[in-house]
Amino acid sequence: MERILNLIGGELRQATGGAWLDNHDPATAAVYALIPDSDEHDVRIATEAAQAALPAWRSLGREGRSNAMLKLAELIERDLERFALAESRDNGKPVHLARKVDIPRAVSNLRFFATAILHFGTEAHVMDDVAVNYTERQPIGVVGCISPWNLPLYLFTWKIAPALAAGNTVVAKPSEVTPMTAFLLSRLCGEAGIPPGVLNIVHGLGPKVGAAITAHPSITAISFTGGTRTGAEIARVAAPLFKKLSLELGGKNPVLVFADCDFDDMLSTTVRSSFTNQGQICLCGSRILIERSIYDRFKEAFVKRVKALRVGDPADPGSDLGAVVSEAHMQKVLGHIAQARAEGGTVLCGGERVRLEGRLKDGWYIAPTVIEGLGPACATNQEEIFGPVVSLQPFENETHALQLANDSSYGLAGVVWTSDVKRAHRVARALRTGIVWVNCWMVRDLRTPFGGMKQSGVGREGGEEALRFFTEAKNICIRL
Ligand code: TXE
Repeated sequence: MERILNLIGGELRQATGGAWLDNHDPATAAVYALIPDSDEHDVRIATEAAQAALPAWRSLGREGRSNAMLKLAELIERDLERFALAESRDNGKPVHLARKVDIPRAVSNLRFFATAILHFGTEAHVMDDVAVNYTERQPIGVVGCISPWNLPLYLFTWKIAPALAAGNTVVAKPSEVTPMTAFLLSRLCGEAGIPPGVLNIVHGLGPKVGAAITAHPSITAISFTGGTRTGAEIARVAAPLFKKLSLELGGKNPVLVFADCDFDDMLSTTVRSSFTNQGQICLCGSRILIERSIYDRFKEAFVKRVKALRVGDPADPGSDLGAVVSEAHMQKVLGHIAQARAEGGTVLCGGERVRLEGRLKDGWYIAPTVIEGLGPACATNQEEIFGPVVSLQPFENETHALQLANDSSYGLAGVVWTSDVKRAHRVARALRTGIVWVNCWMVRDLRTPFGGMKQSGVGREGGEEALRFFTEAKNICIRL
């Protein structure tokens, strides 16, 4: 059985305590690899390695760092097929999705920040004849990056790339549920010319490894993506230590469908925004709000399309949905569906576990599920489900649509479907979300700020926001 190893100080090693955790294949439920069950001690030695590597990484300069990161991107691209197969097996997502989205995006993340740092400028403030101020943005030091299981390599690189480009060294923890592609990446670091200790990857459980990274006094910034509850725990521990924090948390994203939209375009995109990656993307639209006059038309057409989606072997190019990530997560999602029924919701399609045949018979599959008949206050419309489940609610007019859309403790993303330009602007401005897509979904420009309001997080990632997060601004004032 394959053993995943930590990357510490340039060496691949098992956890110091010698313990291992099981790594499952969601398609079959079988254990297929072992993960180091690391602890505080492993985090400590990783942090020491990261501290020791700081001077050399900084002295490489922007261009040297950029070259090493570009090389790493090139090596991942060379091995794209291998990475895509590994991501699909580890996570349960269709391999065509990993091939088209996850791995190419990981490559783009590295390339984007490797080149962004070459163009990253800073400000100067001149005080007439008195003095000139200039702001220097220095690397912070050793930073911690903690990433989740839904887009494993995609979100892992989204954090480590700006951190490394800015001149920091990193102690990173991928999700214990999907550690494989971070391990494959760790095996390429030497060949890419990333010096030992610059990127350290410690595998293991959140409450052990993640908590030790959060609490370590020499790790001065934490970039985290994951559940809102975990984010709150990280903030609780990190705040008294005065660490910089970037938290990308959950979402309960509204999709507002106005009667004047391009119906066909809206329909195809809304099927995607509901069920891509089995609905396990923080940006998926899970509350679909439809103008009353087209509610029945939408419902009929949408349910027909959803029923036609194929849940199947992630390795099969014909599968629209693969498996959800873990048995615990499948049970959580099924629990939410049971709750929706108990609240009086009507399940229009799906609503149950799918049992496939042969080697896939124990895999964790859920039929794409559409629910209607529940008001905005119901748990189904308030709690993040993070699976292939959406709810439909009718609205009467624009004011009502916004009221429903903003009635959430989350505020990550919103999608608006309308052909009225004025309305598009009005509604986009009034939505309490960090990201708004009008007549599209998941169109991503890596230069734009990315993040949420309310319980969806603190801070913004992407572009210069990320480079600012991973640097410390210092004002230098010189008397003229
Ligand atoms: O995430 P966790 P879970 C949502 C989604 C999901 C719920 C819980 O609703 O059902 O969160 O998922 C590490 N200190 N999202 O429990 O635990 C953990 O090891 C430091 C939304 O799987 O938040 C992993 O590396 N770190 C989401 C990372 O945190 C800790 C993506 C995320 O795992 C820790 C995933 C601790 N005390 C889930 N405990 C999104 N926004 O995209 C855990 N971790």
